[in-house]
Amino acid sequence: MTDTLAPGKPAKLIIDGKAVDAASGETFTTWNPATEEPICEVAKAGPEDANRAVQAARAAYDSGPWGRMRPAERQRLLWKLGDLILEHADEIGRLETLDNGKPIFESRQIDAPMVANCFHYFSGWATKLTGDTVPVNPAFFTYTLREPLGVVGAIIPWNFPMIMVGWKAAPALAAGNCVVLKPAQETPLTAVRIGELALEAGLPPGVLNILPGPGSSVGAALVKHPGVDKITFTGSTEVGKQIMRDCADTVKKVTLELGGKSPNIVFADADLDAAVRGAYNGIFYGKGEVCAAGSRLLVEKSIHDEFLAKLVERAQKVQPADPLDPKTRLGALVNESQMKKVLGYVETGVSEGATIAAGGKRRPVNGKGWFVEATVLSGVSNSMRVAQEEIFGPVLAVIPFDGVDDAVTKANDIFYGLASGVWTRDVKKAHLVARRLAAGTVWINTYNFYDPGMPFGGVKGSGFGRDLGADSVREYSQVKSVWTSIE
Ligand code: TAP
Repeated sequence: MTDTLAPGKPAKLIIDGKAVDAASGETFTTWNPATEEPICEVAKAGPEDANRAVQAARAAYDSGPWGRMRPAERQRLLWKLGDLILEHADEIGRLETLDNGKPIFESRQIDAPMVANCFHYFSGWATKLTGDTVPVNPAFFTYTLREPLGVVGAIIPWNFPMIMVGWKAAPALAAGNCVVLKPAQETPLTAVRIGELALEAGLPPGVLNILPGPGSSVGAALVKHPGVDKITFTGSTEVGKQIMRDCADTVKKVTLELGGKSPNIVFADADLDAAVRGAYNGIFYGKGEVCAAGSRLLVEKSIHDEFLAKLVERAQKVQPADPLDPKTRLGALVNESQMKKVLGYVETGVSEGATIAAGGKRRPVNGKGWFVEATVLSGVSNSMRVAQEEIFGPVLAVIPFDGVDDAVTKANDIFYGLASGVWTRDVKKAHLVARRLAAGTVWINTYNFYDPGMPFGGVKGSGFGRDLGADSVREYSQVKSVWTSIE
């Protein structure tokens, strides 16, 4: 534990290189969803703090060291931050599990290394953002400069609190921007800790500011602030639409990642055991609180019953358990209202005619916590609410289909378009279906794989713009054209 996150002391905001209280002096409590107990108090940022942080970020960018730093030096500092995150992976993983309820196996073994990997990967981009020389006319020397945007506001959700810091801040910083990041109130702790580690790594004051606090006050203030050049947001569709509207007044760039209801399609010619594992991990990894969760399982009719039986057997073997136990694979949902929302959808599914083939109930651990069983709903048709709406919990809707065209039609018959899965041994079919799916990502014979080098984002109602990969660095930079008369 650090000074900021020491027991008994409220976690602070990170503004201008310092851990500080909120201007209002207010704090809020962050809770452990597995025990229903408070973890600690956290400084509650408001509009005044947003203003302080944006001014600090502007100063670091406009006249301070970050805007003038050699890219190789930026690269070195971001790499160092990646190293520090790895060194503190046990501590950060534990904080994430306490705050979010996800199994320590996920936060320590997968999420923490992924965040470090993001800073390592994107550090390399700092020295590789180049413009072009453009042969327009012999009378001119014409070239482009690829430049940062300035100050980026990042607003992130509670389902992957530390990973989202890496996904948003690493490419933005590598491209030369300064960042003001607002974590979700539900899960502020790992973002604050990474903000501290950034200072330890040597990032200058104001380059990465962290503002835990309510979206409706500090988040909205960030979105409307004229000193912010871009908002990058991951979260719900409703808030995403509001942010887009609020960005219009100051003509800000915006990137939105708004969740999904992703189809995971199993053809009869698939390796069925691998597909069962993929279907299982596709929905139950991260308790199903995953924007890309394969929450609509489309299964070809000829294998439907056999496949469902195997999947149900697997789902019934995995029970919610203490998230701090390294053997646990199903943790607690983030809070009581999310649990109620998820259980409400199970009821809705039944009232629409679906059958609970596995799970379906709350299952406290040691008498406490917002745990829900791994739930499989069968007999679902694609028009039901449980097939169309994002549940954001461990609930899988199983939908039969008949042939390639029916699979693609059902897969695309939805507001969202974030991710999708295809399971088949037929290479030609796999790639033809991948082309026809309206989704930002297609996984073939696998599911839920991510890498900092591979772009991730949605189409249709899932939003626009890309996190990760070279595309994300481009989205945090812009092109300037320079014309020089040489005659
Ligand atoms: P949202 O309300 O969208 O919250 C996402 C982030 O936006 C949080 O940091 C939130 O702050 C902030 N925010 C809220 N209102 C804002 C505003 N007017 N201006 C600026 N920022 C604002 O999501 P949620 O309440 O956490 O979850 C609701 C549902 O969204 C879930 O049930 C799920 O379906 C979906 N969801 C999707 C995703 C992904 S990855 N697509 C992630 C989480 C949730 P505070 O929450 O701190 O107030």
